Amino acid sequence: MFADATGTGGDSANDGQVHALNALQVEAADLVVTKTSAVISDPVRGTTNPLRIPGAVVRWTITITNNGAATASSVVVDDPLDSGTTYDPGTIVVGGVAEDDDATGADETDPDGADWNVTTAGSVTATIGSIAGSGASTTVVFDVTIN
Ligand SMILES: [Ca+2]
Ligand SMILES: [Ca+2]
Ligand SMILES: [Ca+2]
Repeated sequence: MFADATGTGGDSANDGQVHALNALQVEAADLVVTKTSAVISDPVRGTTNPLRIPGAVVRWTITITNNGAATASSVVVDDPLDSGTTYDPGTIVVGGVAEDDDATGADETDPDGADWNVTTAGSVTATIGSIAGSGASTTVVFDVTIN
């Protein structure tokens, strides 16, 4: 059972859903969500000391840590893209496993799934099957290009 708060994305309290909403945010008693970014490449320098310029690829990493005692299941992370960026198709990786951009098929519940622009328009949404307690964590990673 969860003790998460009511999210701003329309979810209910205690349903195991948290919304990252583009920022470091703690919305649950047990789940801690952090979000970091790194520039992977830019059109001028390539992968050598790339700069955050138009055309640069930025990799976002959202880390969800379960500090509670119990395993958290069906954790939903919904992350709206920053304005001025474009999602790079086929780049979602959840818990180290590549996910496709649609929301259909057995790959969505095996046990993790994710989509771009399906569950929520303009968002990467990941559903994580379970995160063990006592500090275990998993990650949601995807790339965007700066417009
Ligand atoms: Ca998918
Ligand atoms: Ca799929
Ligand atoms: Ca999957």
